[in-house]
Amino acid sequence: MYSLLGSALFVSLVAGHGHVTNIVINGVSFDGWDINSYPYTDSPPVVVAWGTPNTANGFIAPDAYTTSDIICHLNATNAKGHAVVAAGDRVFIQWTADWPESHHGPIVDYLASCGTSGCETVDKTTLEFFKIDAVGLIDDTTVPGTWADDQLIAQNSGWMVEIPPNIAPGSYVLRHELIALHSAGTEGGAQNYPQCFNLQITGSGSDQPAGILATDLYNPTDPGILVNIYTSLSTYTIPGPTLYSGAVSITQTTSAITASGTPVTGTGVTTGGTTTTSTSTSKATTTTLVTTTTSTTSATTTSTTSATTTNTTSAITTSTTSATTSTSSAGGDGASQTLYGQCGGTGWTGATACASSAACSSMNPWYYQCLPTAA
Ligand SMILES: [Cu+2]
Repeated sequence: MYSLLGSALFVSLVAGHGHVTNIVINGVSFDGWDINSYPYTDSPPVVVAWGTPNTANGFIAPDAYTTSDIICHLNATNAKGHAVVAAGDRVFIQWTADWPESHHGPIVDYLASCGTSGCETVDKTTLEFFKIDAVGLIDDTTVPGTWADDQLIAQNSGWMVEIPPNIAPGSYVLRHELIALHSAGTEGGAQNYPQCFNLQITGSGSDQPAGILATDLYNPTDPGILVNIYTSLSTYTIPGPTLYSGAVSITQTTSAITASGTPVTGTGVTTGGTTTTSTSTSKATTTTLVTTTTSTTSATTTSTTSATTTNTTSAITTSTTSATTSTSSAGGDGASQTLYGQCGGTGWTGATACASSAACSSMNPWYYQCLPTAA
């Protein structure tokens, strides 16, 4: 009886953290690393997510910032497969349901090139990460404020990130990270939740931004790491290196799942990034995984959905942004909402345009807010 209660309590405590269950690229869902089963088998399925024996569903603490655990979580091992994504497309990263509301903090995303040998075999300690997305404190009107993770919660505990359109094609590790600051007022109290995925990025871009080792990303006393969020903050400095200049700031949305994807295996590195390449690499997958049908289906769905989703989503973002720009350049006639002000939602009758450098973003159906368009 007591042990039953004890284990129930333990489960509810660890359930307070989270991890990524799957990622969705143009409607195609790729499984993440299932911490509840994969660590207990010698032959876990091939997935695009890096493996970890993180069975406690925990985090990496600041005292481990200089260890390899900060790279891709606790004792992480290379993902055995990867997903193909075009530069300029978006990846929806689905966390376990109900990211804890108390775990306020920033969300950051990085890429690191794996070079010509591919990400399945790269030595993680050599990866050099550059930041492609960073959202921190959105509004501090009511302490402890509205944070990136509140946007994540509003999107069904998921986060959308755009692969920068000008990134050179190749193999990359996507390092996605939530940093929970609910205990960060004391040194060592921040909680980092890095999650890594292997991507083969296609396209015709040429940017190869310089990156830094993950062990150099953060310091326990960084202003964005050692911070008391229960006091009013005039500014919040998102930790880590400067955002890559080609990064694209987007309005958060969810992504419907239309098919399940089969990870691609093998080096599959290409500088051309053509459909032909990814299709032929997919065939290698069938030797590892069960059915040919699945990989064919997912390849088809990927390209079909790709065009639709990308066009729709980017059209929305572009029109929002350009509406903003034209309104504000019209000369500030008082019809624009200020940064972080409300700009829409059910029942809203005020200004729906935002001041310059801001775009109206839907936080939920009842509240739209003017958010910065660039960091
Ligand atoms: Cu937690």
